[in-house]
Amino acid sequence: MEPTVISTWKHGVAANEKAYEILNNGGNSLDAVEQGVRVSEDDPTVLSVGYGGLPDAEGRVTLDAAIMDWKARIGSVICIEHIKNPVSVARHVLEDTEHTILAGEGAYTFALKRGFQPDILHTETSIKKYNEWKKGNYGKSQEFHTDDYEVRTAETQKINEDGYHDTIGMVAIDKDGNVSAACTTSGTAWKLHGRVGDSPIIGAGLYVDGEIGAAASTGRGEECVRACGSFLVVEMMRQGKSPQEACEIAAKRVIKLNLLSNKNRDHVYQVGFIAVNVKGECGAASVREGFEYAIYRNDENKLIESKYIIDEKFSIKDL
Ligand code: SD4
Repeated sequence: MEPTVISTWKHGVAANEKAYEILNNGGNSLDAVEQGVRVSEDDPTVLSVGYGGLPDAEGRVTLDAAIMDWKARIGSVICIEHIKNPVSVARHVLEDTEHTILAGEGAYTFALKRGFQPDILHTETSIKKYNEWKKGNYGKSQEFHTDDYEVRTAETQKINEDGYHDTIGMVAIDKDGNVSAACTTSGTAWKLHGRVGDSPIIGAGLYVDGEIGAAASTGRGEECVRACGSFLVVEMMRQGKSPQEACEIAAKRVIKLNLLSNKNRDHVYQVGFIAVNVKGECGAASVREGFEYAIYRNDENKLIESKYIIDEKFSIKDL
């Protein structure tokens, strides 16, 4: 099998380099996705993952991460603080415990026991941005409650470039045809303290079935959770859809459930999916324009604009 790795957003290019190096040296997809997304966790210029991730409304950096392999082995940490590489804590949950998810203080204590060092995750930039936000919006944390239904394509660039939401999700297939996925994020900037998105939720932020394929998501987690997005992508592939078709179905489902739920109806959210099946076929789709993903295969690492659902011709009737 030709090893392949796909990850979300442009920081996925650097993450792919690391993951592909592992795959190319005969390593397995689980090691590849863990080591790959750590590149973004370590990079202070990525403002929504790991070190340098933007804080919540209380100024606290709380991180979510999860990892899953082809044998349905799962590890997840939710709302962990002071630890730079939550995906590796999640890997320890997967390897060393009978549990699947650890949260908050318990996840942190577990990490220390496994030899992780506490770190200060704030950077000069993240503190500056937090102070700017606080000055303008004191006491108003990010809750996403509006009722002004409107499809605003002109806002597209802003949605994707504000740096406030760009989880890294990664899926990979190794030379043995084994698939894995990982996801790691600091979540939405200025979120309510304790808020959790899709990234550490198995089935939402990522999902893997060793007989079918792997999927991961990015974007506004509230919307993806509602759709069990990554599970849906994998189940669609099980029903014979290509990874591309499966990602498009999941993006449409996200839009439909957003409308139905009557919550977060500002419609300026983004959600994107990436997927690979066990044949090594790949796909990606997003709710709206602007989602990019990086794909590394056949010794070439490329950044690609995803297909998207809400364009000028989009009609709610098509959902
Ligand atoms: C989350 N999907 O916590 C993550 C991060 C993100 O918009 O991309 N937020 O919802």
